[in-house]
Amino acid sequence: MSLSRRSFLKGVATTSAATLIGPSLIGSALAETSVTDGVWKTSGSHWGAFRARVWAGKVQEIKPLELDKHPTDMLNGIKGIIYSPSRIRYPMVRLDWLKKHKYAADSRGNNRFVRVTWDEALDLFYRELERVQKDYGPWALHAGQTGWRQTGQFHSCNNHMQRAVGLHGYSVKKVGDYSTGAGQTILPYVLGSTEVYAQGTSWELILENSDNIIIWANDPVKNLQVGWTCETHESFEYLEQLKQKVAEKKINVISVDPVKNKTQRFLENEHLYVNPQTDVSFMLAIAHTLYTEDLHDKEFIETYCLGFDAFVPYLMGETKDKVEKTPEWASEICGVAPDKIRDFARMLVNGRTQLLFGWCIQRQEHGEQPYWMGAVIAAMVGQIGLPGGGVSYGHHYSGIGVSSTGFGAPGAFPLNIDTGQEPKHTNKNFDRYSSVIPVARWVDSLLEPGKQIQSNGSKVTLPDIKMMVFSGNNPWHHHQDRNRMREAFKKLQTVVAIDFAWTATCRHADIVLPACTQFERNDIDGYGAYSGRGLIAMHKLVDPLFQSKTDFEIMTELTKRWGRDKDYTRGMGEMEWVKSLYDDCKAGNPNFDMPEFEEFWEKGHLDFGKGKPWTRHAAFREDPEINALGTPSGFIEISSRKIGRFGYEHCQEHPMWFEKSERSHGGPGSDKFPFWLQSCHPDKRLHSQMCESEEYRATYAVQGREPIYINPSDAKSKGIKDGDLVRVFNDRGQLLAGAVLDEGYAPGVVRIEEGAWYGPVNEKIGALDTYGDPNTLTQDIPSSELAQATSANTCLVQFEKFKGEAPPVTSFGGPIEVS
Ligand SMILES: Nc1nc2c(c(=O)[nH]1)N[C@H]1C(S)=C(S)[C@@H](COP(=O)(O)OP(=O)(O)OC[C@H]3O[C@@H](n4cnc5c(=O)[nH]c(N)nc54)[C@H](O)[C@@H]3O)O[C@H]1N2
Ligand SMILES: Nc1nc2c(c(=O)[nH]1)N[C@H]1C(S)=C(S)[C@@H](COP(=O)(O)OP(=O)(O)OC[C@H]3O[C@@H](n4cnc5c(=O)[nH]c(N)nc54)[C@H](O)[C@@H]3O)O[C@H]1N2
Ligand SMILES: [Mo]
Repeated sequence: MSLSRRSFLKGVATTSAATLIGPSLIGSALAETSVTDGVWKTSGSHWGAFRARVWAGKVQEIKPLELDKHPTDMLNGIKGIIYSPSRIRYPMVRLDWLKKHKYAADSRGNNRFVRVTWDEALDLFYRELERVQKDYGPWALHAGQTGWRQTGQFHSCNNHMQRAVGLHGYSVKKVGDYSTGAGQTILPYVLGSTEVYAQGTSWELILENSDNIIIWANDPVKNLQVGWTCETHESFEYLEQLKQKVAEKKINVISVDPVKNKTQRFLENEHLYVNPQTDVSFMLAIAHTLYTEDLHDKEFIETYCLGFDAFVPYLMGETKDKVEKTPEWASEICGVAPDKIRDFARMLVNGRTQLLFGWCIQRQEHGEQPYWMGAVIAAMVGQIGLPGGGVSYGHHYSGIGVSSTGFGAPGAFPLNIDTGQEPKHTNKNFDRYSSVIPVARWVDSLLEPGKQIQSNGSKVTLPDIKMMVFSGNNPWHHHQDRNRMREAFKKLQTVVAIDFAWTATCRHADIVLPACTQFERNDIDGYGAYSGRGLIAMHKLVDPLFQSKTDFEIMTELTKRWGRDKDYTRGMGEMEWVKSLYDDCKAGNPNFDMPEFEEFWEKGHLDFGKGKPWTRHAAFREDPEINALGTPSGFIEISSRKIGRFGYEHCQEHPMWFEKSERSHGGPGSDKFPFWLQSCHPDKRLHSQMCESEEYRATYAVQGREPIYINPSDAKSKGIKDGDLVRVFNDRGQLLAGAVLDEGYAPGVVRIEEGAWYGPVNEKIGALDTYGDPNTLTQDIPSSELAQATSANTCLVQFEKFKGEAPPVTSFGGPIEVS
């Protein structure tokens, strides 16, 4: 630990912490008190519900709340978020933007900022909102990106920003999200709902009834560490039981994944390796085996499905590419031996089989196809709607699969559209542009305004965006292809970022406003996002640090500038809002025993116990006429006439195998860049959140850089040893990362987890990223004309041992302050 900490500190740029934050504050805050003085306060977070010991105005210690039986290690990173040297201390404005006033977009990213007062900063923000509405119109402002704002229903920061901006004028919004863009678009056509965010069959029933569980592109043990509300890790009880059943050989569990992931290491179950991005070929061959060996459930298909007859000719090579989808055909692509494919198909119909898909597999080019094909296989197996059978797309997320109590969690701070208030500027004329665009296509919009694209059956005209406002999201982590983004950002006149951490988004903004963290405000949130298990009082631990304010206060001050602050606040303060959200929740849950607000607040949390086990799609199975699905026909659509009519090339009337623009293991582009880069979700962060937590980062960083996980034989062929610095590159960009050799990664596969903070050596296009943000390398291409979703995992790279003197990491510690 001390060694890695030392080499970690070596990598940190000298301009960071010390120059920005006086050593007194950081030093004393992090100094552990040996005493147990202070008070314990209850709160919660995406990482878990906890108690914090607060003494002398500082958070000294954090421990999980007793009701969390499986707390995550990430709780140890929380203190480092509050007392990070990357905290934004006061409002700042980009020097060149302020000085030259012709936006000086070319130098955006040079990280030179001037300190201003709150009044100056908010006046500039308001001036820019006015200018854009008057000179252009609602189409020139995009304030619609969302993201993983901290927990707490009242302080839901994106709602605050959007309500405030919405009281000023209309603006461009987004549809879909980065998480499940392709999945949530295709599945309503196939199964009648997004499925990805729907409650799933209860774990109890899966454990009781399943003979086979296929964990497909899925890592629940890693990804259930964080949740959308205050997490209490209820699912882990069931994962432990599953581990037991695997050991006793009572359930056959197979992980289909190019990587031996954390879940598989935990469960010690069987691994089935597939070549990255090739699952659809494997699935088609499974369908081919089931069909040709007459193992498919004809009665189920007859009763509950539509369009099998249009799909079979493709499967048998009679239409489209005229290739029969045999195991021999698939094997060449997916790397699974033909006999193994046949055995796998036969196993699926041997007993009760539950398919559990993760989301990573749809964050790739043609990401709609594996989800559609997953439903087709489940339909052919014929167990959809049976306990422990069928298909799920969400058991790795926020406790899906933990039975629901029926308790309805409290609502959030409302948007102005929810309250029907008219903005100051009532201009709703978006000219010829679309007012809503697919979430991941905003950089396209900057680069090609006016371009028409297809999107889920409609045409979208990309708006000519001049100004963007970001709150509670970090696009300079979440979006793909940094250097393309750098080019695109030259187009923007004004960028406003509201955050508590000095992220790369702040670095590329013009006006930066310091919000406080959730630990510096009072709030309320549910726990058990899908189980409706209970409520947590999120007690403020310490006062806002430096000059930071709650998002609510910031937006109150902003709306004052056009006299709408009373509309914005409804005349209520923080605790009045928190109480009113509680009271509304109490009124909406008459069957639950909820005390008066004051008693709840004092108690810290309410627990409603366990819910009742439930099976997804059981009602449909029982009566497909009365409980019809939300698809156009009401049935499971193996082929979709509606999609067929869209006439798209990359998403046609039934699921198909499409070659990728970049694919490893002999696919396109692999001669030049042979390695597949998967940018999975981090084991020790929530995206980019907590990367700024210094001590915690030191527990996993390698020479102060983000790890790249490599198969030992691949590393050896390049003379790379564990702990070496590696330069990773392709035609889009380059970064430095620290090698971690791991047999769990197949040859040809490397991983850099998303959320690593971008820190280029300078503001030039193509500059080396000093810390290891994988989106320096990813492609910014849509999944298809249907979903237009992010395809981050269609990405090839090359790497080499880094030689010479490594540049210091520039990602952390905030801007260069200029007076
Ligand atoms: N290559 C690659 N890229 C990906 C992914 C991938 O798998 N691979 N995954 C994608 C997915 S699924 C997602 S969901 C996105 C996540 O993308 P984001 O949601 O943008 O990621 P976060 O790092 O959580 O960013 C949240 C930001 O909000 C700030 N914040 C949090 N709470 C508050 C608050 O109360 N007030 C204010 N003002 N700010 C706050 C945090 O400090 C942080 O900077 O990333 C996407 N990007
Ligand atoms: N610790 C932690 N947990 C999180 C998050 C976080 O940031 N940190 N983020 C949350 C959010 S916003 C989201 S969207 C979810 C993301 O949830 P997911 O998108 O499901 O998660 P990932 O970890 O990216 O990938 C899951 C698995 O897919 C495998 N995989 C990738 N590509 C392929 C492929 O082509 N074929 C096959 N068969 N397998 C493949 C990977 O090797 C990995 O084991 O996680 C949530 N949970
Ligand atoms: Mo996500």
